[in-house]
Amino acid sequence: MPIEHAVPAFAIIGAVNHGKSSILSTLMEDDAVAVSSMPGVTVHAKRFALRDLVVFHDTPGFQNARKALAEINRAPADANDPLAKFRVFVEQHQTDPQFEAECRLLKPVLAGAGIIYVVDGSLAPTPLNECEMELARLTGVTRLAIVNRTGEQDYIGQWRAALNRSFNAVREFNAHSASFEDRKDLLETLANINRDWKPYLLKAVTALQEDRSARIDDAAALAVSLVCDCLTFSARLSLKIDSAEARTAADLALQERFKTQLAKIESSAHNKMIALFAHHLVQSSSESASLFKDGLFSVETWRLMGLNAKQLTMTGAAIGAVAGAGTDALTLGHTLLLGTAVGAAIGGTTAYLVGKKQPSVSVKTPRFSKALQLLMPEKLQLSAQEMVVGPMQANNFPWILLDRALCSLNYVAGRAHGRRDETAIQMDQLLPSLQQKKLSVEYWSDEDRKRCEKLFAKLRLSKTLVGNESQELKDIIARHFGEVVASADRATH
Ligand SMILES: Nc1nc2c(ncn2[C@@H]2O[C@H](COP(=O)(O)OP(=O)(O)O)[C@@H](O)[C@H]2O)c(=O)[nH]1
Ligand SMILES: [Mg+2]
Repeated sequence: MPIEHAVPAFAIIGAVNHGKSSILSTLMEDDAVAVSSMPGVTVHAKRFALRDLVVFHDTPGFQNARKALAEINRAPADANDPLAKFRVFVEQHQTDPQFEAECRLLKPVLAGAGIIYVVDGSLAPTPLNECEMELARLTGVTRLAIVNRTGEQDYIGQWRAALNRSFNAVREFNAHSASFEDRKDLLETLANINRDWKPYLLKAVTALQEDRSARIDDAAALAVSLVCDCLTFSARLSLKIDSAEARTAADLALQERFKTQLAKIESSAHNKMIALFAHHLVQSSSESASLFKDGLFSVETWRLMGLNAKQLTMTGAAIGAVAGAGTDALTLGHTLLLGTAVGAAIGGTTAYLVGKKQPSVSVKTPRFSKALQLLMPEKLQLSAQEMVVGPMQANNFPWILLDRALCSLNYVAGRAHGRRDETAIQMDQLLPSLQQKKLSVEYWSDEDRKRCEKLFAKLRLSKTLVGNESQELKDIIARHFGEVVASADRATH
């Protein structure tokens, strides 16, 4: 029997360009593993550890498998140690340029590692692949085969027949679409083919699960901060206004600044969430998008996201008494809407506050009353112009923020780290699948919605939540985030 590591280790081997590095990248949630369509990018074996529970060595693959097999078959056999032939081979060919890759990939195996043999299921098995499989079989170490399909063609049946003869287990695992559950399954498969390594690998599965839960919790905390920051944010400007045109220009500039800064707060929160899931090639769309095209303040966003019109009307009624600046309009809206067809009745200011349209934000100059200003010397009158926009009163605003956070979360939780395309998350496009799975905010229970509304109203009124209030909001959000992540984790793409 080979001497095996106390901690399980595996060499990832296979033909060049069959997706070895991509598989490892997805398995380890590390999108920085060198992956390339140019053969031979992984030149040296690289070591990746999952805590101190399992180690993977990414290797360059095979270079000259047929000749290596012939050499190894020629080496003297040791009935008690199948690796003896391989040891002789590596000793003889350490500096031989024609077997450089074979010596590299065998090094961890001779030190006790098992083998994960990766094949591209969109290519038919070749005689050269037969040599690779035979080499793996001859080592006698724990060995798993992974079929990864990089293209449309499907030769999985042929591969399975060949692989079943030489490996302890064969699994399909797609480097570009494997979900969290697929990753766990793979570790469980490894656990089941080597009894000595089982405790480590099962602990690794538990560690993955714990890590997942911690991330959901952290993401919920980010969402609470996002909502708190956005619902209390206002933009201010003090300047000397000496004409009506200047006033109009300043108004517009301040409104624009208000929205831009809210979008920045949102994109910063989303980027933190993306980082939480260790994606370095993904960014929040609000960072790159035009504010009004597909960002936080697009017409579509306000039409499609957040609560539906009926829920918003109920919300307006429920919180009318405590909604601060919006109180009059909200209460009025509620009264008008009682017993009326909701969609038809929504209009004007009420629609903006209660309904699914984006309100125009108005600029106020709250520092001094008009009467007081007239009593002041002219110089002071001019300097007294402080303009304020916000906070955003629309009832749907926090719900839109939450729906968009759910979209980003769903994307990052479901994206395999083996992918190498850079992307900006398009939240509007992700919403339909979330709605289809009944995971968007519209489907939250009445109880959750009412509890959130109370907390949002409190936040708007007193500009802050105390400890147990923000904990309550976090718990509700974390529960829904957990459902979204669980659905992404189960998904087979
Ligand atoms: N479409 C698709 N492409 C893949 C997949 N796995 C790997 N690739 C691509 O295949 C190429 C080789 O992948 P790489 O992991 O570097 O292969 P290695 O040489 O065996 O390590 C890269 O361009 C990858 O992006 C997959 O599951 N789907
Ligand atoms: Mg590679």
